[in-house]
Amino acid sequence: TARPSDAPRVVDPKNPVRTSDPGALQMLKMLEGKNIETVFDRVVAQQPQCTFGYKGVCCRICIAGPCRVKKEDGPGSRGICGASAYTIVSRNLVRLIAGGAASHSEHARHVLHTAHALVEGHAPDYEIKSTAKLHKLAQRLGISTLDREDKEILKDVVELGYADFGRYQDRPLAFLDSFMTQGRRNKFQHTNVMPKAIDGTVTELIAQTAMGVDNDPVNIIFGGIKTALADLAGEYVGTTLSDVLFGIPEPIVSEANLGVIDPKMVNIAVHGHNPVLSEMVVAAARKMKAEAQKVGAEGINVVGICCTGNELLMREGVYLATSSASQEMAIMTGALDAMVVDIQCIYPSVQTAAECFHTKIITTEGIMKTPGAQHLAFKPETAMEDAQKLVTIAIEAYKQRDPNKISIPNERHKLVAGFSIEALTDIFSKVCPERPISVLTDAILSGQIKGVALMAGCNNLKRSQDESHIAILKELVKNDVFVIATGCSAGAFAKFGLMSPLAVEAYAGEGLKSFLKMLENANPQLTTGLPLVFHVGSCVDNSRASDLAVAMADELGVDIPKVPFVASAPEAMHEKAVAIGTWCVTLGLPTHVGSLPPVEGSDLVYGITTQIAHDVFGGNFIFEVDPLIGAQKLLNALEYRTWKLNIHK
Ligand code: CUV
Ligand code: SF4
Repeated sequence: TARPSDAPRVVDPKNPVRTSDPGALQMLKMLEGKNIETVFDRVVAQQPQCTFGYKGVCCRICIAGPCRVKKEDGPGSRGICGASAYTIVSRNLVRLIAGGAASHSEHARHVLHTAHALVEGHAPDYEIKSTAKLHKLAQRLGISTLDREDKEILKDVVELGYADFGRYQDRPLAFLDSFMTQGRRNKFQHTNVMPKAIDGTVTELIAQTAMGVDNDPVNIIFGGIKTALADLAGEYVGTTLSDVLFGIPEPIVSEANLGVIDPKMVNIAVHGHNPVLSEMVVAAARKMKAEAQKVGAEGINVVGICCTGNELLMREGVYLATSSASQEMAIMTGALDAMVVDIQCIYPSVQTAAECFHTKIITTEGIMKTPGAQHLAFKPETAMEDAQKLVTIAIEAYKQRDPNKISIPNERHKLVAGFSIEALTDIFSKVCPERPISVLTDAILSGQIKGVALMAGCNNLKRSQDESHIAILKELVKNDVFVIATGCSAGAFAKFGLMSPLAVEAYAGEGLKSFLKMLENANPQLTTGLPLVFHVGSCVDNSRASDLAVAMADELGVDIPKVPFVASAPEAMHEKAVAIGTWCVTLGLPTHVGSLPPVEGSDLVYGITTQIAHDVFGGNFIFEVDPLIGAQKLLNALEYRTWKLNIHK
């Protein structure tokens, strides 16, 4: 069968426009002739990319290398130590998962640390915002809530969280096990992929794939799967505790794309991932309006980029300025006074870009510094004080603005976000209070809607920015799929105006339209209306998608592999996306990826991820670079599952 790599994958230097985002396109026009470098120039400069690396057959795990698989057989078909293509490809692949799991869990550990500081009385600027979430979480984890103070309950939750991170337990991870179906629990036990510690599993995988250790590709990939499940556990810690500290998202109106940057305001972008920092920046900005007015601005406008943008959009309705591939463009508007960053997905080039303007880049985490940028170590213990310092830097920078350099695209779109699973369940419960999720599953069984799709993941300039996200979304909703979205996929829809109730009329199929209408009619209290696609949060909030799949499985009385639920990351880029995709497959979801991970160098590894995974876990990767074919494959998978459910009814 034809491999996805048969399709053109190298950026055509004659057609170097690698974005379809209307805001970014306007910005690129404005930058013409200005000699300012962006990611769109660098991706062209990288062509042609190395095919050994592309296919995953370059090994640099020890310094006898680099070794490349150059031939089909003989000594040139193996590394110096004798490692075959399947060993090299599988090791490289799972090390991506280790990087992803380490990243998500680093984020989660920070939230956990903040909750711990709160319990110990060292983080006076934070509070338990959602007692409801705390109680729900405690009950899930088997922690008593009877006649206990919230802080006592949270203390136990935090201890369990720390235990999950730390040493190997003689029990499965609490933050994974307690959220799964019984079927998945059994499956993970029987296949020996249930992780017993988040940190320990990541470390074990690095050790397993060191020079001269595991060279059985199946065993290596199972190590990767275990680590992907540790990643999911970290995401559960991150999402649930963020909800406890900052509130469960509820439907909220906002706007997105570069036009949200307001020339009359002090503009601060928060970029990265962690709400522990960005929530405080928002709170500080709300307090400091008068200071901004003293320097001649009308106020302070906090805007989000990437997943920290998604976190703030979901809970505070903060505008989303842009997503990953166009992050430099926010600076190039000339009206961004500061960009406060924490961790992950922050291009090192933002500082280079900022040097052409007055924008201050401020790093806040000990593990994320950038030469030339200012560093302000952010601590939960002194959060508000730190956040006020950050806002002050932006206000000072506002004075240095050069009016001649301001060029803001006039692109901005209204949207509705904030669909935590709690919020969705609440909406469904107005139709059926006893069994809210049956509203969704019944609509699928009756054929009104065709199933649920999670659209997730990054931008990857192997594809034109956002083009694949948009194409697949349009195809899915036209065919009546109920779509939830996270990360930069959600960002794409927001920026294009597709996350608005107005888009329903234009793009949804008749079944989806009538389903959404029925929900709206049952929810007159919902003044926001319902969008075409439901924003469920940042990348760690893919745990919310897992929650929905589990709830649907329980409602249908089956395990997840039978649920008409699929996932797609059309433009996956980060190691985190590889971890997420892998746990989606392990939960039993057909999972489309439109930008290929480096697996094509081994037929065996390719076959394990696309076929054998299905035999074992009921989910599999669908690698397909053509968005319309990818969408069709997702629709086929949904149709097959619904058909099977209906004949077994
Ligand atoms: Ni965490 S991981 S580019 S910001 S979704 Fe966006 Fe989302 Fe990928 Fe990064
Ligand atoms: Fe080469 Fe083996 Fe070292 Fe990899 S581990 S770089 S294949 S010698």
